[in-house]
Amino acid sequence: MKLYWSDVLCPRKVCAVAKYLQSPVDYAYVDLARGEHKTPDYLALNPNGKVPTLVDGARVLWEADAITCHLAARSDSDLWPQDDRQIDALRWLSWAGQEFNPVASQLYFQYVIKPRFSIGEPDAEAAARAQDGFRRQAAILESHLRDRRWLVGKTLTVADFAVAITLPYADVAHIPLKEFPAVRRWHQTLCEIDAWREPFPDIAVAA
Ligand SMILES: N[C@@H](CCC(=O)N[C@@H](CS)C(=O)NCC(=O)O)C(=O)O
Repeated sequence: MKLYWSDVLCPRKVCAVAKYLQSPVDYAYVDLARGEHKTPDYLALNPNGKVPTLVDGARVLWEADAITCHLAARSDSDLWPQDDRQIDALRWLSWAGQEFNPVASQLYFQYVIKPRFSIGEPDAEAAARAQDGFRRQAAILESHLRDRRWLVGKTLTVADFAVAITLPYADVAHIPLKEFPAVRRWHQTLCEIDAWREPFPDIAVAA
């Protein structure tokens, strides 16, 4: 398998899952600053012109959550549960994609991506709106996690990785994580996992 990645948000969870599962992937670094995700060769794999993309034999997969589920299923791992928990995992994947990450990643965009790619100053009004949105959504997460270690059942799933993608950047992205003790505790537990703390391969060794 070949995984096209970059050291940004969406590929982060895929790299974390691949490392966690020790999936047999060759890593191909995509340099976004040089527009490598918009070249004809890359667009032929992923017409969205975004990272990540996984090539597994004849199968080409884009969308980070599909890739994490594929890697887990390929390893027969409970990260993507095959029983009744699967619907709950899907619920949290959808919630992350539609509700939580749009507001959290707006803050990541304002405070991490803009300075990194020199695309302007953070927009304080947009950031304040995103912080309000984050607080509304994080309250739902807080209440769910108050008496739970993981989002689904009693074990780690792809849903934990998907919901948490912005949280490693909480301080630099001005994400008000500190106001949500159960979410913070859950994320600290995730941070005990090497693959979550250090998900990215060495750029120098990636082809
Ligand atoms: N829905 C896609 C989103 C992928 C995505 O937005 N990737 C970003 C990095 S986090 C990207 O490649 N941005 C480059 C661009 O839009 O030009 C997924 O989950 O894989």
